Amino acid sequence: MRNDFLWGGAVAAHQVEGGFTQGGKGVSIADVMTAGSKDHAREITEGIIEGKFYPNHEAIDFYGHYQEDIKLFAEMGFKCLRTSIAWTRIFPNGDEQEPNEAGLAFYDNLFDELLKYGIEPVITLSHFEMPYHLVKQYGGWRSRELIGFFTKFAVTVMERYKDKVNYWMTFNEINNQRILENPIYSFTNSGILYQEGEDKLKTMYQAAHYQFVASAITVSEGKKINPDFQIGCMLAATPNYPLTSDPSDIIVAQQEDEKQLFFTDVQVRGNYPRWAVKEWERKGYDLDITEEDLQLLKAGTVDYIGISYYLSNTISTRPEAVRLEDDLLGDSALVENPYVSMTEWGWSIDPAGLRHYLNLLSNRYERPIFIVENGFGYADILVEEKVHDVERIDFLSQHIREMKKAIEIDGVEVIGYTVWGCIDPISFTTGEMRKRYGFIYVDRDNQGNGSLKRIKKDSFEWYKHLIQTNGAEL
Ligand code: BGP
Repeated sequence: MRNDFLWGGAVAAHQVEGGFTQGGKGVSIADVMTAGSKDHAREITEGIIEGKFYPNHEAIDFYGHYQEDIKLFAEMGFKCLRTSIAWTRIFPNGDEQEPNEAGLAFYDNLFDELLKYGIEPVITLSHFEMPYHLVKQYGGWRSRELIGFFTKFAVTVMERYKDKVNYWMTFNEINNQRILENPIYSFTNSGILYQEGEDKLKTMYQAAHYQFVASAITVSEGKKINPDFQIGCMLAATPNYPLTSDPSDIIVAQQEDEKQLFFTDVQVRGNYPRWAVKEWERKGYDLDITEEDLQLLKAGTVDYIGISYYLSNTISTRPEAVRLEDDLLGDSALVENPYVSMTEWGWSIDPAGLRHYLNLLSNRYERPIFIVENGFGYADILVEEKVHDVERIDFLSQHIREMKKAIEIDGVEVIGYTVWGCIDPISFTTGEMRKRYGFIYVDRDNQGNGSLKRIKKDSFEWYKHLIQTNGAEL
């Protein structure tokens, strides 16, 4: 393992910060989601969340506890911390002329605190936190105007933190918006709630195009601000396996991978894959894509590929395959893989899939890869101020082992690894506190009760030792 390997942890502003009205923060889409609901998005009135909770607005009050929390990260020896800048702390409505100084100052303090311990901030610009005003006023990423609002936000923060932050990512899990049947993804990625009868796929492609242009401008402008910036994309990397050797299974699985990698193709190569252009022609999609846009995409390709890796999917056209209830992909069936086990939340546990996908991405794109999310959601139990999270240690060890094989045997260039939810965050897809990820337990339950006290789990010492030995002793 290289000596400068970036071991660390990852969180996102909206899942940990809380303080949703503090420091002049505006309302983000994360503040108006209703826990686990598929019909989502409620209006917010006078600062009171109507849905009993999507608890993000209070979360674990990282806003008020960041010094204490960063001290614990430093104790584990973190080389980096991945978090996001809440867009609504900087531009509360998203379309203001001037940024909010209190918001900017908060991240100055946060980054200074990290740098004090030699922890490098790794920053996502958009992690499901778009100002809600942009949804109401402009229809979110349906509108080309969002490109200007987003890049203004991006340039503002890149200018401000140019001496403190080197690693940036534009949009978190940009490919999740392709899951058209579950509004949690279209809403949080794009600020879009589809209308009855709308051609969702067409809308998705248009919104993604505006995000690609915004991402490319961010890369180009970022390089002008500081040529040393490393600016990446971020992909939810989910291998798609064929269930059988039936050629039709092979084809559907391959096509599913291509659809997922559509986003990375554009962000890494700077142009659209041919199959997508064919599809638009076939469907008669007349998308708003200008010549100038295409030039921008070419000029603003990313330096590295950030990925999250949690699970793999298995796909089949075979009638005997056991279909999973939650068929998010719509056009092909997700089926049970007899060779992997599942978490309580139905996520497959597949460490070898990480090696497989690292190889695929590395060979396809020849860019460094940063694993910015991998983690184990588990209903940890606190007994006498202790959490014996052996399952988490086992899960992470297995994944890190596979990552090391990819690096040491297969020659994949991986620059870092950050464990998702290094301090228990609010779960994104369920809105629960019960689905925990951290090395640090936070005393707060699903109803919002608890002292917010931070307690080290057994995995805390395990990860500390792993970082100390640069991954040699798992
Ligand atoms: C990813 C998101 C994260 C995070 C993670 C775990 O999709 O980028 O924000 O939450 O998944 O998901 P969950 O919290 O639903 O278990």
